[in-house]
Amino acid sequence: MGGGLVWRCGDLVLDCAERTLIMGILNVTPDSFSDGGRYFDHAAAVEHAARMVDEGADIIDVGGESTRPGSDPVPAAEERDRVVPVVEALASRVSVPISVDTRKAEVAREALGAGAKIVNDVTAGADTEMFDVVKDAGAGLVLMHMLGDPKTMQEAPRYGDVVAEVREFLRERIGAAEFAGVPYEALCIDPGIGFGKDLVHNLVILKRLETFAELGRPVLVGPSRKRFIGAILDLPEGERIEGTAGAVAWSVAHGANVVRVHDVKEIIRVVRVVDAIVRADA
Ligand code: HH2
Repeated sequence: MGGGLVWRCGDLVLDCAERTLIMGILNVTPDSFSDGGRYFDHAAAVEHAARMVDEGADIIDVGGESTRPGSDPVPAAEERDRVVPVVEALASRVSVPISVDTRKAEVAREALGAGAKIVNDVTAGADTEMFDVVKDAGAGLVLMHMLGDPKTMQEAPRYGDVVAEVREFLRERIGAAEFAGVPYEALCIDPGIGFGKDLVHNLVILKRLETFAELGRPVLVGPSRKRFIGAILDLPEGERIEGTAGAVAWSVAHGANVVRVHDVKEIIRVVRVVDAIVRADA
């Protein structure tokens, strides 16, 4: 599956064909939907990231702005003060690449300067300087689809054909990033589960996940503990791990190359089993 697929992130070449990569979530925020406030303290954040690496995370994704539905934007200076010291501390502590989950070019630039190798941009380069920042640093870039912005995106998301529209958006953003000088091999794409999508939109995207792999770039999915799982199971964030495992198993069997999760220890066990099945050859 995905033979030879690589993701270039600075001096690193991540092999997306051999096995699914696990991106561990580190939210250095007071208000993230499932773990807000837990790792707001920098020392606690660094410890948690080190634990996820011990558990097998391939990438640590550091975020300083919650993008949960209804959330307000965080000023750049505040986001930078949350994220940059943690990236800096982690860069010398852990051996895996660090990504910075930000939509601000200014925050991305400083995080890359502090040792991050990837920018995870939930707006796929809406900040006009983002592509230049990524290009200049030679970093990797996640291009994610979102309809609208976090404040209002869940009010009444509408699509004609959600899969076709998200795919077309990602195809266009791959072209825009390349046009701005970001190499094709530095790009990773993400349909953006929960970002301006209702329950059915999320389910149909997952059902037809293989469509996104046709764009030729590694596919990242982030279903971890999200609202669509709560809607199906009628369970709060803290009880969505098995539902997350179900969504992750499906995704890995249908072309996901990177999964962004909170519960690294548990989810990696799911992923390794599905990886073995997907790659079995009689
Ligand atoms: N989901 C969240 C944040 N960043 N990035 C990508 N590429 N894909 C995702 O699905 C994604 C993302 C939201 O989850 P979380 O970080 O747990 O919560 P919050 O935004 O409240 O901090």
